Order: sequence, then C-alpha cells, then structure tokens
Amino acid sequence: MLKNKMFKKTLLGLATLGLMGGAIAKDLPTEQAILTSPPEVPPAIERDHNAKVVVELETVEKVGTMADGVEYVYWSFGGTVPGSFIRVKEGDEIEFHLSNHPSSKMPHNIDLHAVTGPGGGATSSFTAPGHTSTFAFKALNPGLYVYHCATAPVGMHIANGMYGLILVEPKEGLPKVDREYYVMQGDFYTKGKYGEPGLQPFDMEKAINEHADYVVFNGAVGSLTGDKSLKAEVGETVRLYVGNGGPNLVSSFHVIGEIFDKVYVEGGNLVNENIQTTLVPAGGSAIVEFKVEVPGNLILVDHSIFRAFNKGALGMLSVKGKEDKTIYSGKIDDRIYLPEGSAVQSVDKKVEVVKASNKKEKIDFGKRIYDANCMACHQPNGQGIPGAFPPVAKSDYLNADPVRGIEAIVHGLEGPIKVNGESFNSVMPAMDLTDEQIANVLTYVLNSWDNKGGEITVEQVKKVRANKPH
Ligand code: HEC
Ligand SMILES: [Cu+2]
Repeated sequence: MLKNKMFKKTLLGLATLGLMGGAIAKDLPTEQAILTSPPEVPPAIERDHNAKVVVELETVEKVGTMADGVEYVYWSFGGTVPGSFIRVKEGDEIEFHLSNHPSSKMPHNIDLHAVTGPGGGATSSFTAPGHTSTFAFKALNPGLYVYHCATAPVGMHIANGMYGLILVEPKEGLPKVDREYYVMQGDFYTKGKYGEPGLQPFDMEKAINEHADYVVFNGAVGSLTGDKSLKAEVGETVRLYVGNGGPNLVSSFHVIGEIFDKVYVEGGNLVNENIQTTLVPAGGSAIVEFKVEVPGNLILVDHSIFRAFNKGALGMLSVKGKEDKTIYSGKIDDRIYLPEGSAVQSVDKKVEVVKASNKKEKIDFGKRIYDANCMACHQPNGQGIPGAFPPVAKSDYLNADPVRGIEAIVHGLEGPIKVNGESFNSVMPAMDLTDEQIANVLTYVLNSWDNKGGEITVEQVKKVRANKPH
C-alpha cells in the first residue's frame, strides 16, 4: 500500500558528536526517519548517539477492503491501518511534519503517547486538508507507544483506523532478534453486520455501545493469513511489536502453539517471562518475544475467542524447518475410550489392520473418524456454524469436486471460500489421519446428509498427499 520512505542521512554537526548529552537540536546530526507499513518494522537503530530525526507522515482517507467483498472508508496515517511504524532512540529530538492530503474531507492531528507535552502533540498538529503542520519533541522515555488522531469526534477518527506505533528504543538498544513484526489490533463498527457485502459506513451507535462487528489485526480480516502470513524459520527468535488502537476493546493477545519467552509488559521496561496471554489495553502496547522451535502455523488471536473466529482477530505466523519430535510429537495414537470396560479398540492401529472391505464398512468406520475429528467444528449433522465453520452437509463446494475434501484434510484449508452461497474465510488445520481414515471419513461424509454419494479411495488420498499444498 505504502512505499517505504528512503533512508536518508545527513550529518550536520559532526564536530559535536562527542557531546551529545546536552546538545541542542541544531547541533545534532539530522536524519530522515525510515517509516514502514505493517507488518514491517524499520531496522534497529545502529548509531550510539542521538540525532534529530525528521518524520514526515501524511493523513489519507481512502476506500480499502475490510473483508472479502466488504469495503470501508479508512482514515489513515501513511495510507495503511495501522499507520506507518516510527522508530527512534531515547533522547532523540523528533521534528514531526504532519501533512493532510488535499483530498481529505476532515482535518486531522496526532497525539503520540511518546510525547511529553500538551495533547501529546495534538494541540500543535491540527491540520486542515492540503496543509502541513510541524512541531518537535524530545523522546524522553523509552518504550513502545501508540499514536492516534485526536480530532473531534476522537472516537470516530480512531474507529476509522487512525492509529499506529512509535518505538523509542532505550539508549542501550534492544537485544538482537532474527525477526521483527508490527501487529496492531483494532475494532470496527459498520452499518451492516459482519461479512455483509458492499461499502459499509461507520456506525456511531454501535461504536458507542461497543458492539464491534469486526475485531482485526492490521486493519482487515485476513491481513495476516494465507500469502500474507508472517514468516519465520525453526530456531529463530521473533519479536512482535503489538499495539491496540481500540477504540474500545482490550486485547487478550495470544499465539496458539507458542509461549512468550519474554513480554515487555505494556510496552515498558518491565519484562515478564513465560507468558501465555498478555493484555494489551486500548491505546496501549506490548512487546512479545519467543523462539520458534518446531515447524507449523502459529495462530495469533485475541483470546476473547469469538473475536478470533467470528470477527476477524486471527493472524498466522508460518514457521518452516525441521521437525523436532522431542518437542512436539504430533498425534501418536488415537484409541476408543470405553470406561465401561469393554474390549478397547484402537482406531488407528486395529481398524487399519481390519481394512474396510466394502463401501458400507468404509462408511461405518468413517463415521467414527468424523465424530472424533471433525464434529467439533462441522457439527453433528454436518451443518457447520454460520460465519465460522462451513457445512459439510449438502455442500456444493465438496460435491463439485470431492478431491477438495482430501486436500482440506491433508494440507489444511485457509482463505476465502464459498459454501452454499455463504462466504467463509477461516482456517481448517491439516488433520493427522492415515490415508485409509481419510478415505473412510470422506466416503462417510459424501454418503450422508444429502451429499451426492460416491466413494473416496486410498489411492486418491495418496495422490493428494504427494502434491504440495497450493
Ligand atoms: C478446527 C475446526 C475444524 C476441524 C476439526 C475440521 N474442519 Fe473442515 N473446515 C474448517 C474450516 C474453518 C473450513 C473452511 C476453511 C476456509 O475458510 O478456507 C473447513 C472446510 C472444510 C471443507 C470444505 C468446505 C465444505 O464445507 O465443504 C471440508 C470438506 C471439510 N472442512 C471437511 C472436514 C473433515 C472431513 C474433517 C475431519 C476429518 C474436518 N473438516 C475437520 C474447520 C475444521
Ligand atoms: Cu483524524
């Protein structure tokens, strides 16, 4: 969306470099801030002295995509939601230029929580369309800070996407990590309910009542899934700069399948260790760090969990590399549990030995696989849950090409799909089942609940398994 500003550095007062501590602005070397669009973060600051950092940020109002088929007029800092990431060093002096694009309908300003001064800069940065305001501040306190528009009605400017993060690195810098990403949550309020297509206007009443239709990371449903997933490799350390623009909701930030080795609580100096879920207040932040030890998809969520699966607060960090079965084994065994004491059967082992010898047996065995592995999401009669899990009953998606079912189970399925006229954009994890079990469960599904019938063979499953997911 936004081009990164080129890195430009001009040393003005080289002679004064030695006495940075008390230097006044005009004696500091001047450099242009590198700004990045989410989820990218500007590079760590290498210099060991302070600088005068020039930040040029533009407010833009433009139509963007909130979800598949849903559009929204975002108000933004730098053309993205959240706005451009700003990175400076404790003690730097920031010369801030806020420009409001001539096409804007509204005046805007900026309140940076990193500023010590009235309104966090808001009182000096009120900018009409087609104007630029300039003010300066000294970054006295290190930390990860939210910035946002504070023009009335403040709630509406924030609800439309006017927030971002500014990192003030401590004097000694932050420990080196392999990957850094920028993730910021926000809640949105639209006239239509979640997923209702078309250009959706802001709904003030829902915003006042805090009835969010969308709760998302980085401004839209799916901005961190599929092709846009964050990436890392096994053995790497990852640091997430997590912000919450609100306007209303507090985030219970969690990464499914990881434990935060370190959390810089609320973006400050206090470091907590071994954390599962960290609170990120509206208008606040947290820095989380973890090492990725095993491959797979880690899922970023707001653990107020309906927001994740029904309102969009779901992202993905895709980790590639070698498995380590001592850390995570994958499913080793699945047995039928019969507390009443009947002979214990093993679905995995014995049923596999006693292979289904005809279609009827396939269907019988398949039902057990379905009940144990699929029912929790797709529901007892395959009816699914609207907005979350698509129906596998009378599914036009599946019936059009049953191989799609094999692909979903073997490789997992994510991204937008349409089933019986309803859109879904969620994640089905790859299921750890044998070829035989997959053939059985899909044969069961195809012969249940008004599906078109037919039979899936082990050979078909093998073929799909041999192909990489597309
Ligand atoms: C954790 C929840 C979950 C489990 C468990 C799960 N699925 Fe899914 N499934 C989903 C989601 C979510 C989608 C849609 C993915 C998307 O939006 O791209 C999906 C899509 C599908 C589809 C294609 C769409 C349709 O409705 O026809 C089929 C077929 C399917 N699943 C079958 C299965 C079968 C069979 C199992 C068990 C072996 C299973 N699923 C287990 C969540 C799940
Ligand atoms: Cu504004």
